[in-house]
Amino acid sequence: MTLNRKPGQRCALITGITGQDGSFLAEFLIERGYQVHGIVRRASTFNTERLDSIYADPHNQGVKLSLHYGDITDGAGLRRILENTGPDEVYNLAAQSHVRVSFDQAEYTADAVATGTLRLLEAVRDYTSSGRKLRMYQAGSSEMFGAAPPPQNERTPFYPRSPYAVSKVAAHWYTVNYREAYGLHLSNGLLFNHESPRRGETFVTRKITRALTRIKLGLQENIYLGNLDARRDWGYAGDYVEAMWQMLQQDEPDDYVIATGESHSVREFLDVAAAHCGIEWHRHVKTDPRYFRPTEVNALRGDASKARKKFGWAPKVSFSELVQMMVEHDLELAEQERTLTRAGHVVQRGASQR
Ligand code: NDP
Ligand code: GDR
Repeated sequence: MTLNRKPGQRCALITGITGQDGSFLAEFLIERGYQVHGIVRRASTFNTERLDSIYADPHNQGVKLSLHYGDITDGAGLRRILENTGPDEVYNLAAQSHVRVSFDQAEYTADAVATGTLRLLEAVRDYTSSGRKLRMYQAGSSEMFGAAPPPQNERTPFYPRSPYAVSKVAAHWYTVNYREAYGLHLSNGLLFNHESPRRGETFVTRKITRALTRIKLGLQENIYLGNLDARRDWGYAGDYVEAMWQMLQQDEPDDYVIATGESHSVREFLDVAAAHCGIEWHRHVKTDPRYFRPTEVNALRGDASKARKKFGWAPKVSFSELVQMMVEHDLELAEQERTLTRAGHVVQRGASQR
């Protein structure tokens, strides 16, 4: 469905809108008066839960968010959506974004992450060839730095350690190449890990906060994890989507690292989360080899001074505040679950690859 645009209203198209970042970005842009279009994969169950608070019935007046079925592996569909929506800004967030899963689904990961970006760039190239203007953000990752020692900045050479990371490196260079070849306003974000209460439950931070809060309330006994020594630079997703937008507001397109500059191990994350829960984690954490990766990224710590200097970006939420926010949210979920369980209801949590 095409929405009516008010005179002067800006329009954004987001791939991966149903993910953690997509939902924060959509909210951020709507607050700034944008009309937002998002690409959603067809699924047999609802996959728009993270958008519930901003999604309104398209039959209502003044709707600011419109969703379109599409897939980053379907180039013809991407072109059609681009033509039909006519965005000023495109944010390419769609990805098979789980690093461990990329070892099991390497070809699909490359198709979605690397070739998917190329499909979108080709569509953008044709869209702009008639003189229409458009700016695009490409969601790059600290995983691209991989084994390169910290601190990592825009000049650090890439050393990817997974099919996911290799695919993101390819997407990065496709984006640089299309910028240089066709003079397009295309920017790469090199974003370090960012989390929130909306983080997918198979990523380690959310897996930990979900499990520890359930353990606290007696709903679960143990949590199975892999490498506790890996170090990550964890920030808050809400802060990071602002940086995506800021990149597209610059006169010149460029590539930017976005990070807090602090790094913590998975073990430290457990320490802080368990302290907020008031439990002792060592008794509950077990090791499961399937959560180890064939090649691991041991230490990430980003240097975001270029983004700070260029457009004043800095993280607002600290590590400890982030963990607390996630624990408080998941404690609420665990309390709801306990209430239902005590009332005799069975609470479904999905098939567990957690
Ligand atoms: P999520 O995994 O939460 O969201 C990924 C999104 O991509 C979902 O909307 C998903 O749809 C969609 N998607 C997956 N496959 C396809 C496909 N074939 N076609 C169309 N859409 C697809 O990731 P995040 O929100 O955390 O991350 C957003 C982007 O930023 C990703 O590209 C990720 O790789 C990258 N990134 C993330 C970081 C982080 O720490 N969060 C750090 C650096 C980079 P569905 O809901 O249907 O699964
Ligand atoms: P990452 O995030 O791989 O950095 O990618 P994830 O939370 O999956 O892993 C972080 C670290 O924790 C270790 N780990 C475990 N990880 C998971 N998922 N499950 C476990 O049980 C577990 N035990 C230990 C991992 O080995 C790893 O070292 C995320 C994704 O959002 C990417 O899309 C994004 O590009 C990068 O962050 C930046």
